[in-house]
Amino acid sequence: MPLGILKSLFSRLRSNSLDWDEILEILILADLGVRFSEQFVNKLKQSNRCRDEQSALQFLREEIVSLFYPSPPPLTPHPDRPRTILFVGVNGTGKTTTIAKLAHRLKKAGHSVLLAAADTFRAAAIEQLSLWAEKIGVPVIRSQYQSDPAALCYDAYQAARSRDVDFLLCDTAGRLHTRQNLMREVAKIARTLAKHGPDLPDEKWIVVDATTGSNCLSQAKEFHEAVGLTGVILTKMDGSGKGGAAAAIRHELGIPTRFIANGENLESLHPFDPENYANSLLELTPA
Ligand SMILES: Nc1nc2c(ncn2[C@@H]2O[C@H](COP(=O)(O)OP(=O)(O)O)[C@@H](O)[C@H]2O)c(=O)[nH]1
Ligand SMILES: [Mg+2]
Repeated sequence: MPLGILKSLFSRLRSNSLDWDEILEILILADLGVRFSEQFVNKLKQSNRCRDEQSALQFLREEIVSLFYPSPPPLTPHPDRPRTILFVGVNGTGKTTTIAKLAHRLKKAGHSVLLAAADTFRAAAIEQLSLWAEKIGVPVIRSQYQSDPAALCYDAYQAARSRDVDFLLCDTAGRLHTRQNLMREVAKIARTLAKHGPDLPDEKWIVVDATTGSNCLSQAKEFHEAVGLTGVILTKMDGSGKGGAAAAIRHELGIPTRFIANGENLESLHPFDPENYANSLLELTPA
């Protein structure tokens, strides 16, 4: 649902025909989440920002942008050991592709990277990551199809440490026989990495597909319970979704969005920028 429709709704602000329920519905349909949407509508009702369309839209823009501050610190190498990022998320959201894009980005910035192919549930997933690794020119730790992904990540960390690499990026499966098994498995991978040190893995990022709307929030809740997420990557922003769910996830779970992806090629991963995000969500041109 394009939020651009809000403009025409807000344009009725001067008349007395404003339908608050309609506004609420549009915000929810834009995947901003029920809680954020209700809170915003209540604030708008009580504010003097509902005088006219421009001021109401700006108010919404400010509320969305301010959600994302303070921003997390930029991604830098750890001073003493490999910075380790565990990627989780359901099947098909773009985990493997995102890892390739991030590895490419980090390598271009002069960092060394090691990949761990811990989606051992599908033979094709190991192959897919290995092909990307070859293309980018970074090493990958892999093992047999259906081997233990936690053990693989444990070994990959040891390898990363002995090779003194800056970043270890761990891919994981997005589908197992049951969802409960999947949650148990990602939790076990995180616990196993923590045997190398209590702060490991440094980051646990969920990859969500912007075209799947409010499912992103429910997926984030489920994985957050399992591993305690520290970041979100919003993919497929080149598709029909505008990614309102990033705001809902931040509002309800406090998790920041770290990167957005808008294509299938290696260059299509960009650091998340709250201002650009809000402008594109609201179809506003930059101030
Ligand atoms: N259009 C578009 N496609 C993407 C994006 N990110 C990933 N994909 C595609 O989505 C599909 C699933 O990606 P994959 O990385 O295998 O997902 P995974 O199952 O989470 O590892 C692949 O065809 C990717 O090329 C994106 O930002 N935009
Ligand atoms: Mg994958």
